[in-house]
Amino acid sequence: MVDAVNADLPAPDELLALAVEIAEEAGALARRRRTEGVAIAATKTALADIVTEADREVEDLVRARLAQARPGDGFLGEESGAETGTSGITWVVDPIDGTVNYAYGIPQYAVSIAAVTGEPTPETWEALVGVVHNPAVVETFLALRGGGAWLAGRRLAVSQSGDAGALLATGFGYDPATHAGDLARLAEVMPLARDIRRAGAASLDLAFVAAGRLDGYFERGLNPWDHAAGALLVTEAGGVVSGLPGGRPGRDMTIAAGAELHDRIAETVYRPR
Ligand code: LIP
Repeated sequence: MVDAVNADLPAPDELLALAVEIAEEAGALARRRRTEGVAIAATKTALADIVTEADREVEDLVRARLAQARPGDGFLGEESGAETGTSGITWVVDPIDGTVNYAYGIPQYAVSIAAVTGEPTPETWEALVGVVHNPAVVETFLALRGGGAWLAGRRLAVSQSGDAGALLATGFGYDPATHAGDLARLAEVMPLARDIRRAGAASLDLAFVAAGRLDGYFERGLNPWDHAAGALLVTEAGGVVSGLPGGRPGRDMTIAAGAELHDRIAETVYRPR
C-alpha cells in the first residue's frame, strides 16, 4: 500500500478504509429512508434546491462516525457546514449527492466522502482519499492518492473516446437564470459529443469518467463537496480535472476527462465569444 503522504498524517489507506466503512453505512441509511418515504425538509438557494430529512440524518451519521474515529479532524459538509480541525485533515462530505434524484426515487445518488490536507478550500487542498458510494446499486468507487482508483477490486482507467465522438455528461444549476448560459455552453460543446447524459449527481458523473462509463464531464456551479472525492477518482484513473483555465475545479467550472478530450472541452468552453 501507499506510504503515508506525510509523517504526521495517518497512512492514507487507514483513512480510505474508514471512509469506505462510513460511506457504506451511511448509504444503507439513505437507502432505508428512501424505501420508507422521503420528506422534503427545506429549500436552499431556489425552490428546486431541496434538502430532505435524510440528507440531514445521513450527514449527522457521517459526522458523528468521523468525530468518533478521528476527533482532531476538520469537517466540511453540505448540510451542517464547516468545523476546523487540529490534525491537518479535513473531511469533505456530500451526504446524498443527487438529492433531487433521491427525492424522485431515481437510483442515481451517492454518499461522497473525501479526506483532504491543507486549507479546506478546493483551490488549495490536496485530496488523500475519495469514496463515492451509490447505495441504490451498491457500488463503491474509491481512490487513494498515488494508489489508483478502484471499483470492486478492478483498477479504473478513463476512456480514450473514439471517432464517433465523446459520451459527455453535464448538469444545470437550480437557478433558472443560469439555464440559458448553460444551454448555450452545451450547444458549443455538442460538436465534440456522440451524445449527452444528464444524470443528476456530479460525484457519480466524475466516478463514471474514472470508470470509462463516460468519456468526459463538464458542469458549472458545483460545490466543493460535489467534486472533492470524484476529482481524485478521475486523476487516479489517469484523467485530468480542472476549473477555469489552468485552475482547480470549482463553482466557475469543472471539466473532467482523459487529457486530450479534457483540453478539447476546455478550449471549447473558454473559447472567446
Ligand atoms: C447536485 C449535483 C448535480 C447538479 C445539481 C446539484 P446535490 O448536487 O450533484 O451535478 O447538476 O444541480 O448541484 O444538490 O444533489 O447535492
